[in-house]
Amino acid sequence: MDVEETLVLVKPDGVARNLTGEILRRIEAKGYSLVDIRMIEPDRALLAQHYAEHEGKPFYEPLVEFMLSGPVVALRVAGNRVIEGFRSLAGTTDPTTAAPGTIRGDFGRDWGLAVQQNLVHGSDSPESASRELGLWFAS
Ligand code: DAT
Ligand code: MG
Repeated sequence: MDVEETLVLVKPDGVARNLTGEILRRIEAKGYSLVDIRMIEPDRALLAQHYAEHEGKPFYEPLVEFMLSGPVVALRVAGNRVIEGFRSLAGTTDPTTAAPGTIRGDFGRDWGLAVQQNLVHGSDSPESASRELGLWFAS
């Protein structure tokens, strides 16, 4: 068995569209366990750490602005291979082409804005999960 924990964020668009419950329902229906949950209004410092790998990319500033636009729900989720499994539930990054049946594919699309509003974040590796859980569930 390969029990892991991952960080899931319901991004500001997901919270504003009242999709937090639907996203959590899908996580639980898949059989993963909710370990902790917080609603957070992140500041720039937290987002700069969270998105450090993307600093300098063209979408970085709009991404940070978008993430500052409203509250985020942070979920600590556990399960066997949950890091990969949640990324599969979320779908690919671009919500226009994410597969139907995924969170991004079912609820996301291009709204013509400067950054992809794709509803959720999921850690992409055990190292990222550990680092990101430390950021969003600090203290
Ligand atoms: P993911 O969230 O699927 O792990 P990522 O880590 O590559 O994707 O990028 C982080 C976020 O940045 C992503 O959820 C949406 C935004 N983003 C990524 N690539 C983008 C692009 N080419 N144009 C606009 N926004 C982008
Ligand atoms: Mg990523």
